[in-house]
Amino acid sequence: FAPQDTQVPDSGLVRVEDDRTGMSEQSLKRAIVDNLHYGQGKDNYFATPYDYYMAIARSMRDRLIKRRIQTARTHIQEDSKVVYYLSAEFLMGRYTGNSLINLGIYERVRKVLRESGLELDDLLEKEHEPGLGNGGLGRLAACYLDSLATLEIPAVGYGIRYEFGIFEQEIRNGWQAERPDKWLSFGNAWEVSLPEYRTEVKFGGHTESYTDTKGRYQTNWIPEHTVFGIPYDTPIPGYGVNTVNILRLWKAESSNEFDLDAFNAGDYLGAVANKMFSENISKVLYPNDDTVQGKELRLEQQYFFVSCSLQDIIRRHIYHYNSLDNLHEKSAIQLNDTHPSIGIAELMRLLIDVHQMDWEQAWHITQNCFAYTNHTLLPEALERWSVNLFGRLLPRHLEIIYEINFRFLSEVRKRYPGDNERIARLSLIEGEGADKKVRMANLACVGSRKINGVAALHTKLLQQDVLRDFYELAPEKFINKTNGVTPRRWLLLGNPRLSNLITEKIGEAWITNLDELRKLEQFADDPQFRQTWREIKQANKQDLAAYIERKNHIQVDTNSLFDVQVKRLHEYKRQLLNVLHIITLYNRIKRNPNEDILPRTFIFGGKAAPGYFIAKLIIKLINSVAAVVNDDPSLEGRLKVAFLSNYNVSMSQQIYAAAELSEQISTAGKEASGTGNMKFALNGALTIGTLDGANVEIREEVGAENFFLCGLTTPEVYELKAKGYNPQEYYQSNSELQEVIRLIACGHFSDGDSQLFRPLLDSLLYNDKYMLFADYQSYIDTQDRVSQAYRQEDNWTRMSILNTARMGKFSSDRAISEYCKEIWHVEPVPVEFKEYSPEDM
Ligand code: B1N
Repeated sequence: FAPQDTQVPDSGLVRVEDDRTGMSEQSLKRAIVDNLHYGQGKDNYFATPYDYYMAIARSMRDRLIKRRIQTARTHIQEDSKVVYYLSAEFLMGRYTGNSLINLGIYERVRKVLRESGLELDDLLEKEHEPGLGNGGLGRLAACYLDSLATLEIPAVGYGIRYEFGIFEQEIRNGWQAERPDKWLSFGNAWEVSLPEYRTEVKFGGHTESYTDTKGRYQTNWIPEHTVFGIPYDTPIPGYGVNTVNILRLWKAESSNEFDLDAFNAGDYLGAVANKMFSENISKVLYPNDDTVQGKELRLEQQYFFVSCSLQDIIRRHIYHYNSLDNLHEKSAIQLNDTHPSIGIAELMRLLIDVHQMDWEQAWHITQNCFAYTNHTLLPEALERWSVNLFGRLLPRHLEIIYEINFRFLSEVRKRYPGDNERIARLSLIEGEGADKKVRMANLACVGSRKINGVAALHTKLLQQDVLRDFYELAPEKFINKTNGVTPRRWLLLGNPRLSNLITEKIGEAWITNLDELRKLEQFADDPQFRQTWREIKQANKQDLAAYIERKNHIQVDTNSLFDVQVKRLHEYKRQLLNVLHIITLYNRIKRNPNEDILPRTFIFGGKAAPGYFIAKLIIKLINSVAAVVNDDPSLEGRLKVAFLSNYNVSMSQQIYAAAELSEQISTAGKEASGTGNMKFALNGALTIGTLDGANVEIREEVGAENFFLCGLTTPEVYELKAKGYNPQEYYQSNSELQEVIRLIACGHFSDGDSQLFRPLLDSLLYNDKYMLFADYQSYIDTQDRVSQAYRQEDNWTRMSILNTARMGKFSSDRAISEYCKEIWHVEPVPVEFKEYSPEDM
């Protein structure tokens, strides 16, 4: 920034703008220079690209903070009901690009920087993405925060400020290796800490009961440890509105730095033990997706952030209303899966033990505050805590849960006298004796006013299967809320070329009303439009190819079909089925070198839970197949396989924009919804998929003729399981499949080692919960149809346009509007933005 650039042209009338809120080019430029100088302590001689990134980020944060303060004031003035979204994970992705987009100044800031020879997009890549989530569940929470703010709904996201987010994945010799994600090591421009709102949380110890002077039965919890939660706020701007909500994440800190008695007694390590216990709590995100580990630290994390959040909600409520009697009228608390469901017992404890409310009133308020979203049917993901562990860590909560259970089961007994099996299934406590467990899903169901699944099929299966007894007991509590994704990040920010074309043709209303995309249908047969549509995909493919070459050292052919499967590695998602297809094509070429095979680039990305051996072995297999395929000159220009290491939100934005075929091939009934499937289709990729999760609804929306369906349906899967799935039946009668399996078995992809992939083959051949062989032929046939369809370029483009045009339903704005009307009963609260004026001071 040369001095002459900062001069305001002489307009005759100069308005003084606050450099921290102004939106003119001049203000923005001054703000960035100021933050570079005084925030980073650099001038343009010393500044690195990272310094510029920080200066841009801080300049945006300043603008959002002003709006945040006005938002908070408005919400208080209007006595607004507030949505509290409790989630152990928020997978936010990079903030800065999103904030530029939502403030509507992306292009302006880009221009300002260009004038000084700086490239905005390159600088934004310096932001270390906050990876405080595993996959779909955490990313859904992030999309929902974006929509809540855009819809002007008062809302707070509550979670944990993990010091280490999801691990960084490296591929070494084809295997996944994990490195810690030190996302905070160079500072975080986006958060503001509020130590004055620190909150105390208790753990362990025992309870004592007594009768107080008014004759009331009271319980006192004498804890073993106490810990402080320090809140860190990040502003969450809506798109094109002044509403700025917050994400409030809690960091655990020691409540007494050193135990002085122990210290003076010479016990130095004992003196710091409490500090270590405390700080461990928010140390690291558990890297499991769709499975849980019953680890004590995980329960500590859950209770820690839930207790901080509920105390925070209560503190603000009392400050405003001076009573808790109307808490449920002014707060809607959403449980993102069972991870925060201990909140039901904690709110009861706070109301009864701390705020002296009687049980009936407290229970009425609690039940009317909470609602619960279930995200999975997989038995390994249902949280059940051993009663022993639970009682040791949270003795008072165990008592409260027993009391809730006692009252609940008395009601159940009245309704179903003598039906002991049903009562046992509904009980919050499972089993007898030493290995009794607390069932968190049952607690969530009993304590919530509404229970929702995340796609139509998933909700139906919850009602018929996993939560059937609760459904029969209270059908009115159950409701479907099909997931959605934010068009701001997943189209406007991630695919600027396509966004510009769309806006050029139909205006920009689609950004906040995604149904507007339907207007693209009229261009689906327009040759010029199709041409432009193709050119954009081609340009995005080139960008991705350049990235792949730079990061993964693989050269891919941008004229080949980009066939993509990116998601967490899990057996039920069946990356292995995709691999079987690749090897099938490989064999066809080897059998007949002249076979006319559609050139494809198979792109994979995704992390495996570090302790999930089979998932890691699948990564090794993908990379082993890639090594053989990519090195074979006879396959050049025909097949390529690329496993992109360290798949995360930022990378996914680029991938969706460049993808042509979206792989959504989970065993029917296993994927609750999926949200990647929506992002692909929104960006014009066609789906090859099973009738699972939201695929069902995507296919309904885009039309069966624009979707490549394969595999068994859920009832067929259930039936097959009931009669006994026998992989041999499929294997013995399928010579192409046999050839594939034999090639893996003989060590063709493992330097002759016939044992390496044995565990995968044993599962496929003898006891495969996910029934890959049952879907193999259908999948291969459908892939052959895909190849034929891709060759009809014009029709493929038409299908691609129609996919984008018909994705309106899958906006998170639609999903959040439904939650607002049918679950939370909250209304938009518009916020007025007042520019800086001296009277404000
Ligand atoms: O939640 C997503 C869905 O779109 C996916 O289909 C579903 O698999 C995913 C324990 C989970 N369900 N359960 C989890 C994550 C972390 C953890 O520790 C379970 N993730 C999902 C959004 O609805």
